[in-house]
Amino acid sequence: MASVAGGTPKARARRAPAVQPFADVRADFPVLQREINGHSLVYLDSAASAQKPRQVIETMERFYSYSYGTVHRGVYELGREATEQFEGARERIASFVGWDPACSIFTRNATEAINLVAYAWGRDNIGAGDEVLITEMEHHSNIVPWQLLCEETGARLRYLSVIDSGELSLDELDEVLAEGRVKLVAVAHVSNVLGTINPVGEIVKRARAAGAVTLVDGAQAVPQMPVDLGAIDADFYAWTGHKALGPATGLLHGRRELLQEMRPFLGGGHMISRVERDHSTWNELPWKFEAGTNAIAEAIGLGAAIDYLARIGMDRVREHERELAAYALERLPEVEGLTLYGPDGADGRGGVVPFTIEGMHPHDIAELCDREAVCVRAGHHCAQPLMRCLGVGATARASFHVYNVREDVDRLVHALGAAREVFEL
Ligand code: C6P
Repeated sequence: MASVAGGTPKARARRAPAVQPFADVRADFPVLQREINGHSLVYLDSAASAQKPRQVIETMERFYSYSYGTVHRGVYELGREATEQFEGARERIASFVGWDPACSIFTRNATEAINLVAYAWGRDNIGAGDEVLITEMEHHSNIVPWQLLCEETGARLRYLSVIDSGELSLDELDEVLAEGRVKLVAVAHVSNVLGTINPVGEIVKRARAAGAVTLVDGAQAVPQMPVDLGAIDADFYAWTGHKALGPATGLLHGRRELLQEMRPFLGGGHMISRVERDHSTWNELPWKFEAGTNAIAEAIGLGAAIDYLARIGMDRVREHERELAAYALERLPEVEGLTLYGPDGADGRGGVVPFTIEGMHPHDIAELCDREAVCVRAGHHCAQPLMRCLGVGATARASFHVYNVREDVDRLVHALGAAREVFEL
């Protein structure tokens, strides 16, 4: 069983934080003041959804309290203010990832962004005999929409394998592309389970050379590392705001020519230019893909979250996540019977560390950690095909954000030791 409290002076020194680059930001997150079961909160589930700084909460409260109005409709002052704040948020979010605001569409979440492409692009561009290429490390959001599309069109869904190192093989990608049937390559930028950072720029380049369109699922990337969409150059890039310290709203960034050619995803108000009795014409980008009333406060809240992250600097955020993942990879093996998954070392992975402990179900691990107010996620993480590749039904997973410190990892290791004692392991 892991030695969790006390220990040698050397071990204590190792546990003490070497640097605390973000100790100052912790005060911005009201939830961290909470105690649960008599313990201060340790939140290690940011890959599922991140906590919100008061700057985001206050921006949304201010908007709802004093500026609320619907966008693009009201000619009155409140409507103008709401529209300015909403479109201002879009501009700052687009510039944060280096893309054109007119080609940056607000969606409900990453899932809806990917479905938008599967329906509005996929139905007209994928047919029988074509192939859609995804990978074994995809989240269900980047699997199921393509299964539905392939079932409907008679296309074939293929998977690139995850090799032992937890990475994708570019040689295998080349081999599949060389067969000449792949019309779309859809791949996660960062795996939500393994943390693997995929070489998406290179994947896009090779896919394009083979005549395939590309979609990158950036749900786990934009929240924790610098992302330059111009450099990646994918045709579509989807992500979700609630993992990036913002509220639940998503983004789809798309190549202008493709978005212009595509049919709309949902029909209704706001997405039209003119409606006749039996046909309609479409609004300009990006509104062609934003039917109905937007999640206005959420978009404005995400703008505040992006401002917050930009003030810290995404290079620093990435370095912080890398450092915490490295510390977790160093300390977790102290827990007897623990198996880690994902790439060796922290350089090629985001702030995500999945693990299992022999003799304990991951749900028991998470529940016993909760007794010490340590929040980790357990389950298949919406990646069941990947779980099968790993030969497990589920894992526990710790994930980090700017508010985490090395002591949080120490608390996790302590909670896991206590959990093993409960199981008398
Ligand atoms: N992953 C996790 O705990 P939505 O729900 O649409 O905001 O995000 C979906 C999604 C898509 N792609 C990846 C790579 C993701 O990680 C997620 C969400 C959460 O890992 C919930 S299952």
